[in-house]
Amino acid sequence: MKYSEFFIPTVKDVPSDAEIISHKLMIKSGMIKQSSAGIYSWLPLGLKVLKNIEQIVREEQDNAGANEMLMPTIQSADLWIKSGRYDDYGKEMLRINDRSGREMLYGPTNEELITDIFQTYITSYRELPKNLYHIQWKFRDELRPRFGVMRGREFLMKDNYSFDLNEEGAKISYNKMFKAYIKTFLRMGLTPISLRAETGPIGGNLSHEFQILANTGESTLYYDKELESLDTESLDPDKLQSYYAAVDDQHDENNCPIAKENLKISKGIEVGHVFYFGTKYSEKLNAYVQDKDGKRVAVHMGSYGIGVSRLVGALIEANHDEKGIKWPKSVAPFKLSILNLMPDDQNCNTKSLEYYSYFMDENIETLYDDRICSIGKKLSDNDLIGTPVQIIIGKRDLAAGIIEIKDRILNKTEKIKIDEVKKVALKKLTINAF
Ligand code: 5CA
Repeated sequence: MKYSEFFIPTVKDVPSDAEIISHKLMIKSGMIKQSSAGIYSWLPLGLKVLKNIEQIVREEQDNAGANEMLMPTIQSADLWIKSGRYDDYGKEMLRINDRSGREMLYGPTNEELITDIFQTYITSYRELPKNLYHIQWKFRDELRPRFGVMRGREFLMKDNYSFDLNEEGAKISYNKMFKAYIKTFLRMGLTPISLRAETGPIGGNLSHEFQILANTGESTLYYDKELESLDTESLDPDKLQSYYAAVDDQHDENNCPIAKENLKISKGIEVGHVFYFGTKYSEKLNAYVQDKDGKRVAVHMGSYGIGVSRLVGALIEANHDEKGIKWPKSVAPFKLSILNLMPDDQNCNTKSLEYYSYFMDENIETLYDDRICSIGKKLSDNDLIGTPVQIIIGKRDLAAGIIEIKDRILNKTEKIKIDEVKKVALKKLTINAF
C-alpha cells in the first residue's frame, strides 16, 4: 500500500476524554473515530489490526476443534424471558421494539441463542461434545463507557459455547479452551495471567479470567512467577490453574500460599473470561439429549469470551513508548515501512520501488511512504503508527551505498550496505513470531 493512497488521518490533538495512552494513540494514529459514547468507527489502519487479532483468535479456536458460525446482533426477547435474564440484565441491555411492537434486543452475549440452536438439532449423546463460536459485535449499555475501545458500548467479542454430556466432559472442553486462550495471547506477544474469577451475570461455579500484563493496566495482579514463563509446547491447564494468582481485592498478604520470592506483582488488563455453568441454560431452554441408557439429560455447558476489540487497546497499553505504538509483528497493520525521504530524487524512487515490489512479492504487508512531506513527519508518523521494521532511504546515504534499517521494537537504527538490505530486513521480519 502506498501511504499517499491510504487513509491514515493522523491528528496532533486528542479530545480531553481520552484518558489512557491506548485511547490517545488510537485517535492520534487515525485508527478509530468516536461516533457516539463508547461507539467507534474503525478507520482503515484500526480495522487492519482488528482483523489480524481476529484471525489469530480464529486460528486457535479452529485448532482447538471449535466450529465457526455467525449469529445475529439483534435477538428476540423470547429466549431471554425463558432463561430469566431479560429482567436480570437491567439497563445494560439495549432494548428495541420492531415495527410490530415485538420486543427485540442488541445481544450483549449469546448463551440463550446458541442453546436454542443446539436444542433444535442435537438430540443424542453420540453427537457430543460440540463447541461453536462466532466473532460478532455485542452491545452493552455500560454506565461509564471509557478508555476508548477497552470499555466500549459496542465491541467485538469472540464467544464460544461448549456442550457436553456431563461435568467430566465439560471440564475437558473447558481446559481445551483454557489452553487455546493462552496460546492465542502468546501469539500476540502478550503475557497472559489466568486467575480464578467470579461468574457474575453469566452464572455457574467455575470461571477464570485472563489478564495480560501492561504497566498501565487497571488491575493489580499477584501471582506465582512461574505463570510468566509458559512454554507453548507443554501447556498443562490443570497445572496452570493450580498456580497462585489473585487480583488486589482477593489477595491477602498475610495469607498468601506462596513464598515471597516467588510472588510477582504487576498491572494487568482483562482480555478474556471463561465459564463453566453446568445445566443453567440447558434446563431452562430445553437442551436435553438422550444418554447411553436412553435417559433424557440436560447438557453441561461452558462459555468462553475474548474481547477482540479490547485487545487492540490492550496490545497498545502493553507495547508503546513516547513516540507511539510498537506493534508486535503478528498483529501489526503493516510489518514493514519503506520511507522514501526524497520522493523527488530519481535514485531514491527507483530503490524504494524496487524494495516495495520485492517485499510485496515476499507476501510482507508493506507500507511505502511516498508522501511529499518533511523528513521529520515521515519518521514520526511511521513511529506513531508503529511499523515494526522500517527501511529508511535517504539521498546522501544511498549515494554512499548505505541504507538505514530501524527496529521499532528495540528502537535501534543501523546503517547497512545496500546489497544486504533485503536479507537483513527479511531476517528481522521473520525471527521470533512477535
Ligand atoms: N458470555 C460470556 C463469555 S462468552 C461473556 O460475555 N463474558 S464477559 O462478559 O466476561 O466478556 C468477555 C470478554 O469481552 C471480556 O473478557 C472482555 O475482554 C470483553 N468485554 C466485555 N465487556 C466489554 C466492553 N464493554 N468493551 C470491550 N470489551 C468488553
